[in-house]
Amino acid sequence: MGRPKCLFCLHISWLLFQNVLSLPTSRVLEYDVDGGRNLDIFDINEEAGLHLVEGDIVLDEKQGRNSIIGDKYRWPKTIPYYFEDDLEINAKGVILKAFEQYRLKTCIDFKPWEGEKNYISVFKGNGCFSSVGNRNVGKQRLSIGANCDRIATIEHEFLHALGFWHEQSRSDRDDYVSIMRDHISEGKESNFNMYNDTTSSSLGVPYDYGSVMHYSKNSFRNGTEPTIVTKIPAFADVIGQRMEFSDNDLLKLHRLYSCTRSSTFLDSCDFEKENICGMIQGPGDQADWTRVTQAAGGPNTDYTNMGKCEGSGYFMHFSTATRKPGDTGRLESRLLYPRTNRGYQCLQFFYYNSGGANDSLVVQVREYDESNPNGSLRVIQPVFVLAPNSWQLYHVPLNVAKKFRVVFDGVKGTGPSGGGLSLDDINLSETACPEHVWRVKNFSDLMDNTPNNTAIYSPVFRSREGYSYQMGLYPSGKEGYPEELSAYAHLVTTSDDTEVRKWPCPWKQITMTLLDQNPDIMRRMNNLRSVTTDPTMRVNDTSELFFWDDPRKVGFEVSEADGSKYFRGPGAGTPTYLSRGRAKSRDFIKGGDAFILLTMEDVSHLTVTQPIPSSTVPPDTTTMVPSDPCSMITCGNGGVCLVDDGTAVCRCAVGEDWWNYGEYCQHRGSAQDGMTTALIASFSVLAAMLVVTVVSVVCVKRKYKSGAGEDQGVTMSNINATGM
Ligand SMILES: [Ca+2]
Ligand SMILES: [Ca+2]
Ligand SMILES: [Zn+2]
Repeated sequence: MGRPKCLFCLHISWLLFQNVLSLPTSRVLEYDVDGGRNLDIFDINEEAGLHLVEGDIVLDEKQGRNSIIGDKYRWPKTIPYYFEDDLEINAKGVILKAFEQYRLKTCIDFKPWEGEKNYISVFKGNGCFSSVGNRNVGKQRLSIGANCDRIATIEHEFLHALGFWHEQSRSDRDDYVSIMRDHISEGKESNFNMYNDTTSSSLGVPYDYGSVMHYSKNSFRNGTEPTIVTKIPAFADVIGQRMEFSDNDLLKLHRLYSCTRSSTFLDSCDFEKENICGMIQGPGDQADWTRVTQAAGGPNTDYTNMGKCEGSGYFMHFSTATRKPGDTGRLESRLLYPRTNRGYQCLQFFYYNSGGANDSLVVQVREYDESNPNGSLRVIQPVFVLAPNSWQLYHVPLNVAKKFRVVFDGVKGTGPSGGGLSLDDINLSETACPEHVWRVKNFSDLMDNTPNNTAIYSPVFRSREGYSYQMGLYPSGKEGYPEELSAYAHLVTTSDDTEVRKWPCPWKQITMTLLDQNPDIMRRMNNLRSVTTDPTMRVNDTSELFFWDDPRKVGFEVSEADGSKYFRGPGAGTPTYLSRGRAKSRDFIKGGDAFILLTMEDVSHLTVTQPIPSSTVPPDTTTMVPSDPCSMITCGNGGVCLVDDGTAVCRCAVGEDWWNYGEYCQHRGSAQDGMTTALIASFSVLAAMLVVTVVSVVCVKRKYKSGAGEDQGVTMSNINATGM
């Protein structure tokens, strides 16, 4: 087959990004954000010619190799940060996402620097690196350079800053891994040092092959043989994961920082325990929910265990088979307290409807305050059946600011029912709900049967600002990457896109998250990659066209099987989104299906320079009882004080949600501090939850039925349950 001559003109190196624009066999142009390579921290730093301790650790002059990580190296639980101007916009957005994971899963929080003595200054250095612990040097720099803009890389560097060394430098590592000295590149041997137990404490946590702080088997190798061989062979491909914190990473962090609560986690329930997480049968109804392992009419298994464990795997069920129309079964959560003053939460759950066509589930909240000591009900959203007779994932955004319960009303509708309503794997956190969910049905089959270099595409989603976009996924990798999943984000223009929008699309961050379907949101190790639409980026260095321009201009027309047509712009992403081996691990696939969460968020506020505090004295936020609430408040970061409901709040001059991820710019009063202390006692101990041994884990062997029966071919469904 003769190749078109023009293929050559497309193989031009990128002036700006030093990467290569590739023209795949399909008509879609794709841009690999990391040059088509799966770059771990150590690869990036090695290419940058850095010679740091263990690849990415900066030691200061005073710091000997044997320094002890003691109290003086600890940060306060809320760490001030400053984003230096040279940081990439996408990197800033991903750093904020990493902070959100710290807030969800640990007691560590981050806030913009307001003049505190010690703070972390994040910059775009020549690689990804950090010091270990709080060096008490005032401005402590941490580098998130090119290609370091991955959430796990950022979590890793911040774990160094918090006081952690690499997992394989633990004093007991020789019990668990063999270091193959002959395979280490010359001069790189010192990267495999081991610290004795007075330098690096393992905090009583067993050696963790799954740590985000562990090298991969090929780190610093001189050829093709691994440098690290795990004593248990099954872990050979586990080490070096760069998805998320492992359970033991979190446990160690909790022990080092005496964590008792996280900032944004509220509740999680998989109904495996008889106490159903403190949920109650609510008052004022006609029927009850029951805790069962299967229900007449379906489902035959819960969602948590998907039938993997005989005699376990519980869910809550409200049978509508024998009820009268209008009969309600009310299931309420325990009392919950907002932990921040964000005023928003995300409720996530799995729902199965085997009842009648008019049976419904209504999500409500019961809010308590002085005038409503018994709570007052407020309907949030009726949940519509997407597909009866299968477990479906729903996200419902809540907006609660007081003490509350979540209330699930199962309502019997008119018409016959042979089953009922079921709930499982509920999670509630003070985080933003994903905007869109792409359920990839039969994903394990797709991975087995899709040829290499063949993409499947998500439905077209519409962002809040009115941009249409979609994700392209290669279940068997792009050409040259047969062991990987490859993933790209595309802008799209459909015939419905008639409103005038700004082109090229300015500063939207598209995030593609493969959901780890662990029932507990705190234990999920999702795989997340983000790209940001830079309106100045060209299709290539000789082109007048902008990469993120209207797809009608820079894209190709696509015809779907159903006859619909639209324009798909070029994709930005990576051929090494996640290795296929890892995609088959954990709970990325359950019952054969995978879920990909998609969001497109405006990050244009991150193009603005972070204000430098005017004074280096931290503002006193503890003693303020003014008549004019604003009279005694100085809003840092260029903020303006406003009186809102009798309370002083600082608003950021550069936009209402400047630091949308934390709440520091929007309020600087004492109210929050008071609230958080009062609430500590009411919450379960974080550390205890993490060491809970889930009985069912023992029998959870990853066994996925392959191929047999069920739907054929590629089925994609759009589950956008946010509905707002
Ligand atoms: Ca369950
Ligand atoms: Ca009841
Ligand atoms: Zn490191």
